[in-house]
Amino acid sequence: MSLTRTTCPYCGVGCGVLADADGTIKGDPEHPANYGRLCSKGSALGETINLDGRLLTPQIRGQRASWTEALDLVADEFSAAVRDHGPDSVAFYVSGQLLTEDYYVANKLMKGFIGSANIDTNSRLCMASSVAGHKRAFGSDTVPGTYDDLEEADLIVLVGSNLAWCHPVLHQRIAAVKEKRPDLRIVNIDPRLTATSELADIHLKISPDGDIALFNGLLAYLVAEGMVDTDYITANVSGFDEALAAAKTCDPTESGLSARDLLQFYALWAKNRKVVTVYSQGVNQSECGTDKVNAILNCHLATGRVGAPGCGPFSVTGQPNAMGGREVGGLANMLANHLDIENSGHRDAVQMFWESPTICQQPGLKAVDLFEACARGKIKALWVMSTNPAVSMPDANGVSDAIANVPFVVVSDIMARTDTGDLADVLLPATGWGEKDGTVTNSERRVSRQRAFLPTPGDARPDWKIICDVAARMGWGDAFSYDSPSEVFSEYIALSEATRTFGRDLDLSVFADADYAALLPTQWPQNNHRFFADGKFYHPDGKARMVAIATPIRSLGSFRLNTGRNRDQWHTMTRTGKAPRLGAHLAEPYVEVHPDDAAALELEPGDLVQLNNGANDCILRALVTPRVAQGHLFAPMHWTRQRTSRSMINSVTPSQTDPVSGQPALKSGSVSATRFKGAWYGFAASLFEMRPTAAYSAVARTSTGWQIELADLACPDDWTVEARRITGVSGGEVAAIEDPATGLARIAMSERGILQAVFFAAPRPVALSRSKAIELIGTSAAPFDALAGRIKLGQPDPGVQVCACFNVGRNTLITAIGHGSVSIEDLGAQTCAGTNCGSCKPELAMLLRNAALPVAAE
Ligand SMILES: Nc1nc2c(c(=O)[nH]1)N[C@H]1C(S)=C(S)[C@@H](COP(=O)(O)OP(=O)(O)OC[C@H]3O[C@@H](n4cnc5c(=O)[nH]c(N)nc54)[C@H](O)[C@@H]3O)O[C@H]1N2
Ligand SMILES: Nc1nc2c(c(=O)[nH]1)N[C@H]1C(S)=C(S)[C@@H](COP(=O)(O)OP(=O)(O)OC[C@H]3O[C@@H](n4cnc5c(=O)[nH]c(N)nc54)[C@H](O)[C@@H]3O)O[C@H]1N2
Ligand code: SF4
Ligand SMILES: [Mo]
Repeated sequence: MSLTRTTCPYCGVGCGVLADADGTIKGDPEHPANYGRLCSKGSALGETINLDGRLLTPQIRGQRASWTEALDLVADEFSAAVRDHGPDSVAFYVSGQLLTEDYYVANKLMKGFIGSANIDTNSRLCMASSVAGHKRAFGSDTVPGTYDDLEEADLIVLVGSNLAWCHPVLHQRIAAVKEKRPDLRIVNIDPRLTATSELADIHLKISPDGDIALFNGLLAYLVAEGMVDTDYITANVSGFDEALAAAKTCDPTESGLSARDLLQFYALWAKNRKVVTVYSQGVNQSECGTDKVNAILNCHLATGRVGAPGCGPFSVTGQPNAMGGREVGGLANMLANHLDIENSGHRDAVQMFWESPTICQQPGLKAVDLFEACARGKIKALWVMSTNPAVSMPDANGVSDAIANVPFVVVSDIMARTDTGDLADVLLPATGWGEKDGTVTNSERRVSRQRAFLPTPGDARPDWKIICDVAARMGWGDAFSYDSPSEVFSEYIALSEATRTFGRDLDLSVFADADYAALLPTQWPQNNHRFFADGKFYHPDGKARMVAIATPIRSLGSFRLNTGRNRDQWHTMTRTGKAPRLGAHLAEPYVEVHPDDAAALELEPGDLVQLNNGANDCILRALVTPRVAQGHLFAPMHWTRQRTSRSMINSVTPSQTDPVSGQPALKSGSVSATRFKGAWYGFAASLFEMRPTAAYSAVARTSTGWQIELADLACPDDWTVEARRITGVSGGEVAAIEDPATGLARIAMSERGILQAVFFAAPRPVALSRSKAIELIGTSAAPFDALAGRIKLGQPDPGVQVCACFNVGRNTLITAIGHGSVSIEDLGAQTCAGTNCGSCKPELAMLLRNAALPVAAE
């Protein structure tokens, strides 16, 4: 079988994948990001490429339409808005999941032809603070780090990064080095204990936003200990005195760490020249995100620990093409190819190259401001591509209202139903991963090809093509007349060539003669190039800048709400939500609550908690765990209105932003919490797709159909009617066990001897083995036996899934540990867990240490 060489569409590690239309997915042994490895999400890609739920034709206001009708309408509405209200009355909101070619033409259309910079991207929620911090320090948005540096380092500091779940293959690479070289030191700085803490020698349970106090303290310590590199500073760095003066005014214990912990970390940092500081959303998504970035960069600059093997700051990017988007200028405050909107020379050069009628004159609206402008009626036409802001923006309810307030909304997506798509006037079907061609740039500046290996489904078209078709209808056909993504790529490379005279870091000449079809994964400006090795930076004086950073003033509500990600889901779950094995890891929206807080809130096992920020609320399953600090809560971002009734965490996150980068502080909500007092709680499994209903409900895919968790404030009049409504089973026979005294109801529905659905309700959270109930759906199990739980007695319940590849449950693993497994290898030998992709290894380690697993409901 000949497999197609492509790149994973999820995280910024950018792993090479070998894929086939039959669903075969393998890690590419030759790709330098992963050398054959894949994590659980990558391994399950084959389960997500089916056409279930796909958007396959254009739609205008819910009705199927032809491409001609849809494109004409989009072009007419955008042209009319520009004509009547000016270029700034329209906006694009795009995504780090677009390919470079898509991104390039979207940016070209908005900035060079429409003439506005109102194109912002979900990278604003993701990398904007890193971009701003890099520009302040280096004079350019240059990521100097490479993955090899992580393997060469003697100390790896992970700040605000849950690498084990969010960049699993990088995490595995580090784990492999640690195994070979146990003296490699790893420090994890995170307010909560995560799967990443498992590999770390030291976990520093920092206060939220305590990072500035920590790194300012480190700078002062390095100076006091004589550990700064004064020659390097004199030759290559400005701003040292001011940065030190600011650092000295700051009390490091404001980080929430003890003097002992601080000293231990500082001494480790001072001692190891080869230190890589990896940072991610715990740093970026904050009201002081850019300052946090610079507080980290200051320490690397003061010690000259940048631009040399095995050391440097390393902002790992989240999305597969976050870097590509930055390169083509996809943010509202950037031009193209790392050039600046504010610089008239840059603007003229780009306009001349594009031969465009105009060029934006000033930065456009950043994401939060953009949706605020929508709410105020300033935006007349909005086009959202490859992102789901009705879920992923802070204050997502407000953002949804804002989108609904825009007179004309276009959404390009691969799925027919998303929370944002539901608000669109026009839906445009894009080809998805495996169906389209293009390039992406990973965290270490490596450009890799995504290649099609599937036929184009329905009428779908690649994003670059859709954008060019609209541009042509707006009157700019000549400038957008590409026949293929490779032509777009060539133009992008040529633009970088044409603007080389400005001496920016983005030099793409290595691709000038590249064979696009056969392009090998290649770093810019070339493989193994070391930025800043010569001490030269991109500020006009050639020096790097240290920035004076003041400690932030923190205001805390009753609970500090931190948010983030789960191992096996990707953002708003439009793709990973299709794979049963990924859903089984954590099937419900949950919130981590400290045991003392849980006691004060009178939470019992399985209870639901209602969070309220004063304006909106959401309901989540309480997961009581000491991994979060008292007074803190943590909830994942993944659940939407498609899968839950009221469990979207961004309903209660604030839209405060970092003043420099405009990045929202998605890690620092302030909410009150109360126990949700349901009149009944339920669980159902069905052959059929179920939709959210009741005050609390969470739907997930299962291996036999669908499951739903439920709770509501009032009991229905008739449980059987309710069970049929929820499970979607209208015919066949019903077996019911109801006990009015206790309020328990168990109902099974079957047709021609096949069990269609089971439904369980009780006045308290339902304790039953979900996995067993799910297994029975679609089988010939007798309904009453199913309800009594008599089937397969004597066969142990595997428990909640830990290993997604081999579907190994927690109870199976605990049993194996009871039978003498003392290591991850033993567990693998006994149960297969962890022997394929390895993403569950941190959890296996946790189990071996007898720590509680993140289980919402079992
Ligand atoms: N499984 C999975 N992987 C993904 C994604 C996904 O959706 N699912 N998305 C991808 C994307 S786009 C991104 S951006 C990355 C994100 O990757 P990460 O940034 O690693 O993930 P998060 O879970 O958002 O947040 C990381 C950690 O920051 C901590 N944190 C919160 N506040 C603070 C603070 O004040 N200081 C410090 N030091 N830490 C803090 C949180 O407790 C959390 O554990 O993941 C990428 N990879
Ligand atoms: N509370 C909280 N909120 C957060 C975060 C957090 O940590 N906490 N993190 C933020 C971050 S870092 C990020 S990056 C965002 C991510 O948030 P989003 O970008 O909104 O999330 P996705 O689910 O990845 O949305 C991608 C959409 O594009 C569609 N799609 C997939 N492939 C294609 C394609 O080829 N073409 C087109 N046109 N569409 C496609 C998918 O179906 C999906 O609807 O969330 C942010 N929101
Ligand atoms: S680590 Fe996993 S999600 Fe990220 S690129 Fe690799 S296989 Fe894909
Ligand atoms: Mo992200």
